[in-house]
Amino acid sequence: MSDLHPFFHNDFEDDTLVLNAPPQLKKPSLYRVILLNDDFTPMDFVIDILVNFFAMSEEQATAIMLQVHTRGMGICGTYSKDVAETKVYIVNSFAIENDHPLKCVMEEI
Ligand code: TYC
Repeated sequence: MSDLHPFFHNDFEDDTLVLNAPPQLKKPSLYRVILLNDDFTPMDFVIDILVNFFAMSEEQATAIMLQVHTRGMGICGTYSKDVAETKVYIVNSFAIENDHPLKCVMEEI
């Protein structure tokens, strides 16, 4: 029989059952979702994105938007890879649909 068991394999030369090394499991990485500044996207549009896609209060959203506006970028949140990818995709799609140059990116932590 072939060696399909996760914990053991056969050594046919010695006719022994050998314990496999334990699988090296790694915690999945987290990703920051980041908004980038530009000179054209209206401030209210950015605030709406932060409220609707990142579940922020108006106050939080205004603070992050102003941070992006003054410092060039700001963190919207930290997520697993697929959630971060989805957030980036919906923000960039929504910006394109509304003809704004707003860009959202993600970085591994
Ligand atoms: N700088 C933009 C303006 O003056 C506002 C802005 C904020 C744009 C945040 C993008 O991610 C952004 N209208």
